[in-house]
Amino acid sequence: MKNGTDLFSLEGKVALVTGVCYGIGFAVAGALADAGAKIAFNSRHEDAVARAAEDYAAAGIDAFGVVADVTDEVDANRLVGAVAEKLGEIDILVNNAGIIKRIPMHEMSADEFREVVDIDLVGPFIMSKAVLPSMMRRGGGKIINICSMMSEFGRETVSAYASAKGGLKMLTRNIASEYGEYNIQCNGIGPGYIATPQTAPLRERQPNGERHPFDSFIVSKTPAGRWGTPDDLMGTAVFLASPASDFVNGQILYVDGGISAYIGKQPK
Ligand code: NAP
Ligand code: GCO
Repeated sequence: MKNGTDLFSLEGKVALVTGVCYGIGFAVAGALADAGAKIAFNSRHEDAVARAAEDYAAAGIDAFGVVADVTDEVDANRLVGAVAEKLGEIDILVNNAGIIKRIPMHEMSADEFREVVDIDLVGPFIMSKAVLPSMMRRGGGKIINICSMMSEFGRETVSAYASAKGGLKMLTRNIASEYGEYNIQCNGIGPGYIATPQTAPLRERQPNGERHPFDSFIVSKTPAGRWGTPDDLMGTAVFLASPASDFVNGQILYVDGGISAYIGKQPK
């Protein structure tokens, strides 16, 4: 029988969290480090990697940063090789790097649409492909895809993002289906509305000091009555990275304060 207290331990594991420089990824990486994992991260920009390395050090985490673009297969393989050489082969991949463009669809160019899909969907394909052979060879691994409310719902201006994150949900299910027999678990975290730089424009105070209408809308749509914080995702990340989830595969765990369960408040 497994030991309940060890179920969430990541001692001796190597985790690569892509992106990671600002919000969700940093909290997720911190949680995996607290549980015992060695952490690697990447971003496209040298200054962002340097800044993140300082942030990790300030948080007491010894993290290995690499400049690499997740949409480039050569870069992805170089990144995975560099992590293997420095920390050991990757046991846990978190596909966190992502962008959003909020543009009405009839005004969005095909190139803008492609850029979002390239980073948010093709990137996780490329990164997962880069780690799968070693996970298969070593008899297991964990892939966690950072999905979204937009893996389930649509709304104005986010056609590319919703298409990519809906696709990421299906990529998650497919990796689970195709590689489950190698003891590889691929699951998603579907964050609700989380207060990060990515969502800052949706929370900006109005010139008259009132809340942004989207801010009030989200708080009213969330049974918890608040935006999430990156820290709200930490426990789920450790669960999906650890032996506690060894028979959980192809699932998206929505960490959304209840949004996706809620029909909304009836008007007074
Ligand atoms: P963020 O602060 O904007 O960080 C995204 C990271 O991705 C940055 O470090 C960025 O670094 C990196 N990145 C972008 N393109 C890349 C590429 N091609 N190659 C390598 N790195 C790249 O985002 P966040 O708000 O923390 O969100 C993180 C993830 O959670 C995203 O997938 C996002 O879609 C998802 N999410 C966010 C929310 C929310 O409410 N904030 C909710 C649901 C899901 P560089 O620009 O330096 O490369
Ligand atoms: C938006 C938001 C969302 C969130 C998140 C929800 O404009 O609607 O940015 O897409 O970032 O992904 O889970």
